[in-house]
Amino acid sequence: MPDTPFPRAVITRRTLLTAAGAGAVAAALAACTADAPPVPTPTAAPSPTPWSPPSEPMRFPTGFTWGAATSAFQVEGSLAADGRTPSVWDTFAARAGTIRDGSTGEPAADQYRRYEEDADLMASLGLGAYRFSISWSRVVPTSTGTIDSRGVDHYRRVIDALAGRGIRPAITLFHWDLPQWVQDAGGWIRRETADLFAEYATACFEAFGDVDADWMTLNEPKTHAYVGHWYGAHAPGLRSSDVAAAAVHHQLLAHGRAVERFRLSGAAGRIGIALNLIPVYPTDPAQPEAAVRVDARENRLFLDPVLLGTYPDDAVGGEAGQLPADPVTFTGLQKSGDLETIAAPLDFLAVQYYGVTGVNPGGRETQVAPTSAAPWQQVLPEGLYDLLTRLAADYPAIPLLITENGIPDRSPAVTVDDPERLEFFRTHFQQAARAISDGVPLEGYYAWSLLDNFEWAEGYTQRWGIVAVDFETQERMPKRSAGFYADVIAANAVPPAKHTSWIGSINPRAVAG
Ligand code: IFM
Repeated sequence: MPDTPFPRAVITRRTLLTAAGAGAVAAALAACTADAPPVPTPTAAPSPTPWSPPSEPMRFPTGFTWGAATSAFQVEGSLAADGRTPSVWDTFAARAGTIRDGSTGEPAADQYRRYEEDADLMASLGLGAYRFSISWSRVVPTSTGTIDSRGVDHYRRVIDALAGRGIRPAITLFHWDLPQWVQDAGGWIRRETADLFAEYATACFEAFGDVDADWMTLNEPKTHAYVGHWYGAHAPGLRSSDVAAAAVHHQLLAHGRAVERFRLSGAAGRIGIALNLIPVYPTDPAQPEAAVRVDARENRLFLDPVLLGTYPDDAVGGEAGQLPADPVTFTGLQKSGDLETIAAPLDFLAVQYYGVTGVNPGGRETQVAPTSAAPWQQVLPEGLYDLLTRLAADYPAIPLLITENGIPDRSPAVTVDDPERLEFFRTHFQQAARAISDGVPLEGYYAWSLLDNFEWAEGYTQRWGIVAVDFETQERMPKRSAGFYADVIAANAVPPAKHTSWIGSINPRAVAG
């Protein structure tokens, strides 16, 4: 693997070993802070080493998986159907002022009822895989722990609909919609929630263990912990960095317990975890210390325990860039054997990549790349290459899947004209192909999202789908980016440059041949 040339100052394990101050953990704590999510301020961009895509299409390996992703609460609707009980997101969305447009998870994209139509849509795009999540509240609706066969039967029908069209399922067990009954018992602040999750996961493995699927235990435990338990901008709307730290550890413990149950169950398929990861660039490479700590908080706090069986010692504490929880309390949550459980061997790592961040010497997040319509998203395709090569170097020997990547439309209005997304995909596919050609074991890519859907605190004001949804009529309309994606899938290759004339005109055999 060659040294990653771009961006020169990105944080890697090598940076960590050399950075002055890395490894220091403040004894002081900043418990129970209620901060707003960081809003980057513009600064000079990192200076990239130029990389020019080749003038020929870049091909992907035979067997590369092309898919699209959604999650239960964001697309299903039918929130009261078949015995489902509320999740923390039902409760949170019902509170005034939590969701930008005052909306709820009803009707979302009505996929609970329209999964057959959506499977047809996937087949028409040539998707080889569909990533969806199971709603815990449908499978285990109450604190009695009884499995509701109506929930199980629904997901069996979804899996059958996919199988009938040759589409492989990628199943997430937990995508933030914790049952309210679990939250009422304490949620992720409680260690016992890991046991409840293991029971729920076991029920799913028993019900669908015959299915050749890629299972993901958790979706983005970082966002659920930080935005839901520290910033309070997501469900369950808590505002405590110590609670967020507990949510980190107990989610990871739940992950490990579920992986152990998966192995015991003998279920077919593979299992991993979906982590949202972000390259961190110090704006002053001569002073990288705060950026090293942000890298610990954003990336290594999740990667290291899961893949190496250790927590980094610079992620939690009172120094700039750290999760400002009490490190002593955080360490106290960790019982003997927890890290062995959390590091239970995985079959793949699911990587969710949306962009990059800069960090100044004071630890403030800064803007180093253009933002999308989501102000938190700094778009830099080369960051994907940088992330993938860093993962392959620092956490070798684990296959990688990109299980989310995408941008929202510029406007909340329904549109199928999305040139920005099309260009986003083209440039990110190129960086994925570049990483593969440099030896990264990347096996698949899932676009976020198949459908416009309920974008959490943004409600229906941000449309992330490659297929537009009219939420009044539930009509599905593939966007231009979906056509582009279908052509890439058919060719198993990404075209070299501006592509508008390429769309729909590619001869797959000519490119692949
Ligand atoms: O919509 C979300 C998804 O649920 C988790 N990852 C990020 C996406 C875009 O914000």
